[in-house]
Amino acid sequence: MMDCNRRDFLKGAASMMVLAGMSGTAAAAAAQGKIKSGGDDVLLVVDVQNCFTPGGSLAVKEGDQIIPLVNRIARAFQHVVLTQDWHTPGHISFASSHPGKKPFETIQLPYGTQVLWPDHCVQGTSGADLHKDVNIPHAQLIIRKGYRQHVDSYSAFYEADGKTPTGLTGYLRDRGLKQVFLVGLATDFCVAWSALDARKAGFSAYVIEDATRGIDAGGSLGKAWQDMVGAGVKRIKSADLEI
Ligand code: VGL
Ligand code: ZN
Repeated sequence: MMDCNRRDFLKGAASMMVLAGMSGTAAAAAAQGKIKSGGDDVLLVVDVQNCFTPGGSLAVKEGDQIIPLVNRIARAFQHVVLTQDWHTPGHISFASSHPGKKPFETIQLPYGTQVLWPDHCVQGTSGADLHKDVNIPHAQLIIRKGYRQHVDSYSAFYEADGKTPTGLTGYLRDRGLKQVFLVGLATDFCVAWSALDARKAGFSAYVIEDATRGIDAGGSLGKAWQDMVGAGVKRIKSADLEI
């Protein structure tokens, strides 16, 4: 092994894995250190809805640009769960529900500080529909959240009071799914809160950064990454995956 550099070693490792019965692509991916999704992994596709994409009422910059990548990543996952932000008309998170308040201001609610948003993702409206280019026919579950008039829910696991479950933890546990990979909108709100709650519920969590886009209101994007990394969320790129 004196003159065997790392690349040659990895090539050697790959051929050993082929000999050991792994497929050529799986072995090559493993040799490059890429993550190959398995039977206990789930992809959580967060809020890729019309309201959050350009032209929508709470449009995330470049929110539509992630969609082809999200579709491609989803094809590599056996298990996919989608989420939809799904508010009542006059929802408590809407600035329009608080006379004198403007979008992006905050108020105090019994469960903590609430950012006020433009009206968005009202149940049954086209703004709440998944973006038409989302093409993941094998997705197994759609979790709707934020449907209680007086409580917001960024997270796919717990509402903003931090204790009312959406049911996703139980669903994932019942199905033996252990690692949660996250993509979607917005990085610093629904993706981050979902990733943090995934960790709290005992799952591994991976955020695929280039398949997300953020709102970045008042430094929220940097803070979200700090919180996620601090909680053990893994920050990866789609190139780290075998897709
Ligand atoms: C979201 C703000 C308000 C999100 C939802 O999907 O990140 N952000 N509601
Ligand atoms: Zn919302």
